[in-house]
Amino acid sequence: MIKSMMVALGALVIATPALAQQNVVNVYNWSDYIAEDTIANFEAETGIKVNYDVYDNNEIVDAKLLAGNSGYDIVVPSGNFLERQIRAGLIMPLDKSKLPNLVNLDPDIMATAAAQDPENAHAVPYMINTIGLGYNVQKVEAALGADAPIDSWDLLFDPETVAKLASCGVAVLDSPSEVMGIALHYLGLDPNSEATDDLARAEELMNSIKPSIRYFHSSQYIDDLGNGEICLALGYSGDVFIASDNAGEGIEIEYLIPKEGAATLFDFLAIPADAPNPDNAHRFINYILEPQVVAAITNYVYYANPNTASLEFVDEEVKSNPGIYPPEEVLDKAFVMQAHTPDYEELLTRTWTRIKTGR
Ligand code: N2P
Repeated sequence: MIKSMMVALGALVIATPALAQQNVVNVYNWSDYIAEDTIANFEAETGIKVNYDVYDNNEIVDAKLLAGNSGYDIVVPSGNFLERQIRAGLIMPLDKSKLPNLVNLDPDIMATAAAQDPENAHAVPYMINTIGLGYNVQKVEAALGADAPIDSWDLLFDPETVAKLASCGVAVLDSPSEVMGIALHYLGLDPNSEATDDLARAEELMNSIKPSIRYFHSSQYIDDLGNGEICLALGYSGDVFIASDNAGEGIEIEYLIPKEGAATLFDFLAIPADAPNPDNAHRFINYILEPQVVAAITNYVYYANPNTASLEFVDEEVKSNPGIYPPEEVLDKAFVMQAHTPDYEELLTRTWTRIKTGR
């Protein structure tokens, strides 16, 4: 009897660490997209250990979800990618009974988000961003003249203008869907067009500015704008504000939403269909939906969030910054990227490789 109890106890001792190991949530989020203490606070409150990985472009997450068994419990795709991932059965429907904090979200924003996530059934909008231009005020003025109109996509897409900035450094996101959508918009074409003629024109436009582009990368520009290595970046709103915050002595970085209109994006918290820990994933999402938790993230990474109840905790200078919470007239001119068909996505990837490598 005593012996069998000892054996049972022994089994328990061995079983405990294995059980503890299961109390995890595997989160895959964009780099620079959470506050410094969000994860530690969640772990302290719930006892759930967070394994946290980062990426800086939608295509990477998309490929992992398509391949299956990513091991992730939370991913944060932008709406245009999410839309296709839902259709492909790659995202688990939410169990809203486990998300009481959903009441904190702005109903208008939820209605907009439903265009990409029908009935808000599969995902929760996390942050809202625009894609615009980050620039070094002194260097751009020195290159273009103090009274140059710094308000347009011409800064990047007009070959003669961008050529004047080439020597102080120009960076572009390594994101085919987003950059080509913006290029189409600049040409006066539908940013969501899948016509091959339109894509050919956008490719031509990219090739015309390519000699002035120092590199394509989706996060390196944050440091490089701040330390003066580059003077112009096609980048995400909050990332440019982070660069501005971290900028070295005497370096002034501004964010521009060009007058022709910028792309607006929602990034969503979503649970992969094959997530190993869906309960913990729901707890993580519900935690992020706490007004003070998400306000702290907005205050740290400078992206607007859709949580109405969080607004009272968002810093005044963040809330009133039109680059972070864009006013109505800017939103009116903004455009939203839609999901591409898998065939077009493939064509886009090939086109993008050609633009980047010249082959
Ligand atoms: C965070 C970039 C997130 C915005 N660094 C991308 N949609």
